[in-house]
Amino acid sequence: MSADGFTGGPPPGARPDWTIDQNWNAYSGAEHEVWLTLYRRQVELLPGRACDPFLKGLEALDLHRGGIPDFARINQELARLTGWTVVAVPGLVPDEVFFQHLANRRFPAGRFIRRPDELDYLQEPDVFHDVFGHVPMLTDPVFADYMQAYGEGGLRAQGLGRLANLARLYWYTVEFGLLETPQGLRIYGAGIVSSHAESRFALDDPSPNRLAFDLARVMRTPYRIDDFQQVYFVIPSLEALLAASLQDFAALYARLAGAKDIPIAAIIPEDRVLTRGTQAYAKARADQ
Ligand code: HBI
Ligand code: FE
Repeated sequence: MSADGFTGGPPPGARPDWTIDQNWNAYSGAEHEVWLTLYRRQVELLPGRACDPFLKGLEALDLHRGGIPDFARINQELARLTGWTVVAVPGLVPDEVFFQHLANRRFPAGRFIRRPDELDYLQEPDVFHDVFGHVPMLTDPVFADYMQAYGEGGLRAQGLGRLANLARLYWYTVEFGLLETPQGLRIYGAGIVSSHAESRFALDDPSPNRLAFDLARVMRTPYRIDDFQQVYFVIPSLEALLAASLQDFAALYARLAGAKDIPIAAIIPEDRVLTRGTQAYAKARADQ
């Protein structure tokens, strides 16, 4: 069994690269209704919270129309803008497969959508998390380059046994990243922007730390998969994020070899602190 818990090949019905047909016509009215419920909730909340490239992407891909998007439709515009396409997969795919797709500007999106009784939280990324959360940012040329560089870096990291560090980079940028703008902090991370509660928490709540992004720092910081983050990392621009991803990771991994992990809620002297969080939320949850 490989590090990511997958054994063997793709599930029945999936192609060797783990992709499946979206089969958009097979979605039920109820499934489209779940998308619309989630979509309407987010789109009311996000102006003033999501970053401009995200909001522009939402418009460019015409995601505000109808229910679950037909990937074939949005891929025409997405490919024209940045060369990316969305491909349907059954759910999480092995890291190697994931990186291969990203390195080739293909974003693997879960085909399934969550049930009406699990609107607020689900363990595995569904089509709302993937397409509403991740895909609009892929219309931005700089972020599109970053995601491809991430995929290429992932393939290299696997060879160097540094996957855990690289997964942290993904988590604290692509999933839970914040962006500094003249109007204040804005969301670009898919895990935040697709979550009603975390779209508020990440920007407004005094509980989490908000620290300036630093690549080595992020790679030393564990993350939570089961609840709101206890720390968010803030980039000054998407260009800065792309520049960080284009540096020599082998030298970085060498530096990391001797460095210990940093406890998730800790602040270290080198940190540039935007919010010194109270961690009240995490403490309250721990006491339950
Ligand atoms: N597979 N479909 C899918 N979507 C993801 O976001 C994903 C994945 N496999 C692995 C993965 N993400 C993360 O572990 C990456 O950091 C490697
Ligand atoms: Fe995701």
